[in-house]
Amino acid sequence: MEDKIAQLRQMIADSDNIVFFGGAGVSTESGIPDFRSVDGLYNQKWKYPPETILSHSFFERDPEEYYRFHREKLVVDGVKPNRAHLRLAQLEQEGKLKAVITQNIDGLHQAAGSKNVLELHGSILRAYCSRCRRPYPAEEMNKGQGVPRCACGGVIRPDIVLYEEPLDNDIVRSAIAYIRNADILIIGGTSLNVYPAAGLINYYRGKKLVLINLSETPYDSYADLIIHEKIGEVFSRV
Ligand code: CNA
Repeated sequence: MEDKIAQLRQMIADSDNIVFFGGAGVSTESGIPDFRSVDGLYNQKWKYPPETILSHSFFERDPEEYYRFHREKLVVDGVKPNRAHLRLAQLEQEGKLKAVITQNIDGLHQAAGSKNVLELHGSILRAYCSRCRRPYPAEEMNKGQGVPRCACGGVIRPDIVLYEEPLDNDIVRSAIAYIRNADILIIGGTSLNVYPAAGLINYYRGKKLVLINLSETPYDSYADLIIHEKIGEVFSRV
């Protein structure tokens, strides 16, 4: 572990074109459960699996149940950025990190001070009407009761990408450009199981692919440096 941390520290010191690609594991140390860890949302008792509840067709069919899950599981009170979010923001400020590309919807990278954050799956801190697309503050959606409605009668929905929905083209294009041009690509806290997001890392052409994840991923064999440790712990030391 010591060797690997030292190696990563040196790589970061030598580069000014780092790109970070992350997922739910980046926020578990802030107290937000991920999907696939043993205590993640997939292993908790719920009427339907998260992938079903968080799908476009389910939202249309049963917004009531969607919002029960949303408020109980996606919205976690009082969360703060952890050492991974904070160090990444600092690396951006130092001119070393070009972009954070995240699958997370919790807004914690921005809360830590990161400016260039590409949210592949949107954010629960934004809401809009699914009928007329008028934007709404996220407060009622995240903290209220029942199904929030727009003045036009439409259902207010979170500005997140539900399963069955496409990613935003501009964000994907931008993410690909950053990954393709990156000197170092650090991937962290993601099972790399959710597509098309996970597939974006295939655009990396360099020879400094770093993978920081508690469990193994399908991409472990492609990494030049693998650290199976807590990501907050790792970033506090580099
Ligand atoms: P995932 O499939 O749940 O995988 C998370 C990965 O992180 C697992 O492989 C864990 O082993 C690993 N992990 C957990 N904690 C740590 C840690 N402290 N340090 C290092 N590794 C850790 O999540 P993905 O992001 O890969 O899946 C994509 C989904 C999950 C996206 O659509 C997200 O929107 C969605 N999600 C987001 C949040 C959030 O915004 N915080 C929370 C839960 C799910």
